[in-house]
Amino acid sequence: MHSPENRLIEILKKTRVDYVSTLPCDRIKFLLEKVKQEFFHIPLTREEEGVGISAGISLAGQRPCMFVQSSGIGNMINALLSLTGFYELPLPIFVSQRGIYKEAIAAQMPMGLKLPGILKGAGIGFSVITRPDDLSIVEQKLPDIYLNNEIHAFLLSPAVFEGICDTAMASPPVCPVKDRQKINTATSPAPQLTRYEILQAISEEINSKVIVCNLGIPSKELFAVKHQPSNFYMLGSMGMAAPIGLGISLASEKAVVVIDGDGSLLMNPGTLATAAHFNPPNLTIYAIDNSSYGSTGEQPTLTGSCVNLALLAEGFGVPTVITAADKKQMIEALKTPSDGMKFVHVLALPGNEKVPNISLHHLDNKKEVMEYIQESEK
Ligand SMILES: Cc1ncc(C[n+]2csc(CCOP(=O)(O)OP(=O)(O)O)c2C)c(N)n1
Repeated sequence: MHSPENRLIEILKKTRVDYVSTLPCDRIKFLLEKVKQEFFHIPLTREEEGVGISAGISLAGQRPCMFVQSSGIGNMINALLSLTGFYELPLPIFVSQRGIYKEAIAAQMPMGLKLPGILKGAGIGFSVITRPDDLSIVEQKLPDIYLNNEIHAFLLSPAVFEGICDTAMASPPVCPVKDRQKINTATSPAPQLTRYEILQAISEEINSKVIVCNLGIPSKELFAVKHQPSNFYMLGSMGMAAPIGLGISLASEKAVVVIDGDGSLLMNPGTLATAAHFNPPNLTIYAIDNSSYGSTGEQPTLTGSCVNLALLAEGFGVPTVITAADKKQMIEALKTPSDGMKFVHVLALPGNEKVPNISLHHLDNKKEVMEYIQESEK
């Protein structure tokens, strides 16, 4: 029997799609692994750049398409309208629509549920794909998108890929950490600990500090390892951990530690420049770099192939940049005094700990954190 993943790949091939740009979602991780094997694959750092790359591919006379999460459409809208639409270029977008089916993450609801309205408002056509049989809609529509230079979103419900028929894809891909050594041998030692082990190692050191924690499994792991009223858990808005931390550090005197991830930093690296410009002494960006999108199935990020985050921070002008690969260095890095902000490049092994969901309502979390920051300011 054909899995829905294979069926969709077949349709793309039949329509002579050449280039596929992706930014992962957990619900389509098996599909993405296949896409990567079958097409010229462009792993994105931010959904918006995929719109530009796809425009370039179309200008060169080839056929692009994109795979993103519903949240990613929010990062794409301006470029879709003022580039793709304005120049009448074709772009099929396969969207893993979150918030509509067996959703465990409440932060996925606002964007996922409002997506059809947002697309309607933007004048972007879309088709709703709720069952494997609906993939015939893709088969019918896809050739017209290229023929008529349309933007069209296929909203894929997680229900489409619920039953995995293809046993070869039954376990998610594992990020090849050793690839990191190819590019960063001279500057980066080998990682030793997973994100969870790192959080355990620094749990004393982050005591009573304001912690802004990266979305997804990092926040769940921090909640399990050490919940305190000064922890702000991000549940959505990928790429916003460092900006949130910067905002708190500018508006208060509390020590702020942003526990960030490589994928999230790469989505919004410009914040390092803004942070370096203000250089707040109470800000530490603690970037746990596991060379992967850990929360969505360990898809490799570009820190495993070409990017060194420590050099990136230096290049943006961050005055104190520390690389930490072992437990002692990871703890020391938080203790090191500094006149300005610090960026700690924490080298980690991929892997997630099985931890429960955060049993704290996000508005209670906000209240606790606000009280903590403002109380201590008095
Ligand atoms: C705009 C947007 N695109 C994609 C996602 C899906 N997503 C959630 S967490 C995540 C991976 C984050 O990776 P990283 O910051 O490296 O942290 P890690 O989980 O590896 O510790 C992705 C891609 C999202 N939530 N928002």
